[in-house]
Amino acid sequence: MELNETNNINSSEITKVENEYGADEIQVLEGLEAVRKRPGMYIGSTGPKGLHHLVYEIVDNAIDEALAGYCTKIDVSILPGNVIEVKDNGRGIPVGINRKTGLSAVTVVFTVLHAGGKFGGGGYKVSGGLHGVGASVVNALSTWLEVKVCDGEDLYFQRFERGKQTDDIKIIGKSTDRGTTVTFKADNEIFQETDVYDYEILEKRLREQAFLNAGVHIELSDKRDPENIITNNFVYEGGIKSFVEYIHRKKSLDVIHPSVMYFAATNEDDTASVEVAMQYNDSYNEFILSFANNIHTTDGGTHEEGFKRALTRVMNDYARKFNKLKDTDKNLTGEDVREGLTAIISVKLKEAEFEGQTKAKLGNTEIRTMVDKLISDKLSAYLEENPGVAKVIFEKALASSRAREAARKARESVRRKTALENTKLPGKLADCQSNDNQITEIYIVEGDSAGGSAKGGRDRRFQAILPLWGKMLNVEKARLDKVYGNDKLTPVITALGCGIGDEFDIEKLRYGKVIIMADADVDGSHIRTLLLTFFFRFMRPLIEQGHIYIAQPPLFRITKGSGKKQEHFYAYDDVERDRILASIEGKTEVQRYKGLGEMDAEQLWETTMNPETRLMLKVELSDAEAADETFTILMGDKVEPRREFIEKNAKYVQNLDV
Ligand code: TSJ
Repeated sequence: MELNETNNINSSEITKVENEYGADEIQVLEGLEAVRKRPGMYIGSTGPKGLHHLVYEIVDNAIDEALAGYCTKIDVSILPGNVIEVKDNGRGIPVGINRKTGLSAVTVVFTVLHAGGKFGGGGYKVSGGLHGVGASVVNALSTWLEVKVCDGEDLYFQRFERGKQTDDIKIIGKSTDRGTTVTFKADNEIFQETDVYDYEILEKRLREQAFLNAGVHIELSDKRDPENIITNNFVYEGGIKSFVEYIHRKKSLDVIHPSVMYFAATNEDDTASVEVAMQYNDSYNEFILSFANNIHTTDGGTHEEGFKRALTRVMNDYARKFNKLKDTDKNLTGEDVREGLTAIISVKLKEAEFEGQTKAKLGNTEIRTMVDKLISDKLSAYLEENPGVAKVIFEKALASSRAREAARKARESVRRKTALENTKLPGKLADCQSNDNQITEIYIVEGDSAGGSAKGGRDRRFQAILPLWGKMLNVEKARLDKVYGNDKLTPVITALGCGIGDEFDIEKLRYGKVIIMADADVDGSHIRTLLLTFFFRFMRPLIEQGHIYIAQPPLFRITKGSGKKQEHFYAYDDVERDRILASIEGKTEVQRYKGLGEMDAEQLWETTMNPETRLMLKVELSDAEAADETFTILMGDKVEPRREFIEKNAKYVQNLDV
């Protein structure tokens, strides 16, 4: 097929091609050179995230073809050598030569920045063409990339190396199978950290895409080891409704009403569509995932705001109308009506605006109104038609409301007590001298292991130590009121000073760095998981704003020489240990630290606490999210998923009593 003249492939560049072809070709290549110079600008990072992003960029184009109604199956394979192959059975990228550019659309897609998807006739509908960019970025960042297009007759082929075509597109054979196949190898000059794909990361994302695009069949295969090929197929006719069911099954949560509620609407001119799937479970946590044009909006935005606002209003209106709340009762809060709620909000719109630092927040204001109206109309009707469901949901929201009241009382009684005793801070806390949270740090340490050494080794001018004692709380089963009463977590809350839940105030944070220091064993991993889950659920901004760290004590001490001429080296993993051992001549001795308690104050300072020499991990939201998931599985009351989890993670979790 030939592209029509009215297309708008990056029109400014294209017009120039007509006049001075050579110069513009250089300009095109400079475009891709810019991508290679500052890859972070285009794919976020050159770490593992950026690497996986390449796959999404290509897959997105095939999903567009599916949304346009021309493709039913997408195959994604990881080939030996970490080569990626993405194949669809769509119409095939147009191969015809554009009259203005003299280039095939295929070549343009892979060599002109932001060129893809914008060509082709027909008015814009949200049902297709959401992304259509990024193939050239992937090309620029690949050592080589090959594309095969079949239009049902001829098989076309073109190859590129680091963004530059090695030859013009040409016919290399015949085939009756329509479609596009893109194969590429990420450039390890760019992806220096790693060029190895993580199957589970791709699996998670592709499954998610299959949920978000109901009926699209995506197959993922790991063919790196020909002896052991792994394949997963994702196809969900139920779309985001199936997504909610999947989340409940995976987290082994019990739902409190039988079916997922599903509401959808499209605007008049068909330029925006919104859909919501929701169901309540018997836990106390809300889990809302929102997407705009299939992109996970981790910072929410107008679609989430519209949903939350309408949900709270509909629930209160209903409660008043059917006397579920007494006249003297206060309204249910947003948190009350979202307790135990799992919801997916997915919107697709013509010109999505993404805001914020990470561009993960939807900004289009018309979407707020659209989702609000959808929930107002459809949810209230649903509740009136399903009084049995309405009943259990309201009972849950009311229970939450009462617990919130109890928590407020508990909090006040704690305050009164502390006011009386005039000892605001926990007794176990060894505080630091400074109160400037730009420099202060608090180490949270499991009681018996290293509290003593940490107190002895710290720089008391700016480092505080809080040893933790007491029983592990099952946060999974606890509401706010229980957390206040818990003897393990209360000291953490008081020491940090910034409150929890809706009272949280970052301004009051007493230490700029909150460092979890625990052994590298099962108990240590338990305490880390507990604290991360706790911060995730009740002090999330602390994680979001990068205040939470995990101390990295060394695993080995290597002693060189003997007698008075001893020298010590510390290694944080096996690889480092072997490297150090290889670099030392003569007598060496290796000590493996089983716990922090084996280090004296001096060693602990030197290896783990001294800001000049220590290694620390900054906790990211995704780490805490993972901890939260682990915690749900480990502490929940279902045995089967727990066993599965432990078997799967056997190398990390040993000797765990279940
Ligand atoms: F972007 C890409 F090149 F990397 C890529 C594109 C990768 C993969 C795996 C698939 C695709 C792709 C593109 N699959 N299907 C299409 N379809 C089109 O480009 C296409 C075909 C016909 C028409 C038309 O209007 O006739 C329009 C388009 C956008």
